[in-house]
Amino acid sequence: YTLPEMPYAYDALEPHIDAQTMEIHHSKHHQKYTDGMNGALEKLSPELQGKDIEEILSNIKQVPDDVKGAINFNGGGYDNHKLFWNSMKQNGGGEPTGAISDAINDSFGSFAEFKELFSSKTAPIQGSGWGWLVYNPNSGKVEYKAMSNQTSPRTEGLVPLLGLDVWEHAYYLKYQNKRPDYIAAWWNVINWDEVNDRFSRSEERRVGKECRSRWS
Ligand code: MN3
Repeated sequence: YTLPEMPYAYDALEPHIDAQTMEIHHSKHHQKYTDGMNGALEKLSPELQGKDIEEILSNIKQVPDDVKGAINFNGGGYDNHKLFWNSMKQNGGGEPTGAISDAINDSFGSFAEFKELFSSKTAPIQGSGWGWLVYNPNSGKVEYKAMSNQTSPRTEGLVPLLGLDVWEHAYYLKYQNKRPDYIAAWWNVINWDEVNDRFSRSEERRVGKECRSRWS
């Protein structure tokens, strides 16, 4: 694996997320998770190595104990940040449309209620972690999930749709201790089309599985 390229310039999310934070976050932090994951993958059996990282995280129980922690942390860090960059864009924000909008209304009542719940649960995450909007393939619904450190929602059978990194490295240069201000600003850069695509793909996979099991 190599460090995924940024889909936009480091200063594209200004003034909400500053260019220096974006550059260090991507070129140093994301690079470190990528290197750490490659190192951990070398210790896996060729059979597991051949699977993509999303699949390995979804089946973390099959990873041998001596590498599990490193895959969980660095593999999660690699995947989480890749999702993070792609779920933001210049002049993003606003309200979601399409299937994800209906799913959010169904689970949370309205977009305003979802936004309030996501912000109020993500701000107090202790230490380092992420707030996530996830798709639960068992219920067929979207849910909120707080995860600590770099542990991926995939390790709990959930599909990550939209995540917010609240490690201090994600906001401290501009916002210092004011994490709620960073969270409030982040809503202005969300790429809802990307989140909607991710949701639609997850749901198609679930429906596809159900059809196959019904006819087999
Ligand atoms: Mn980070």
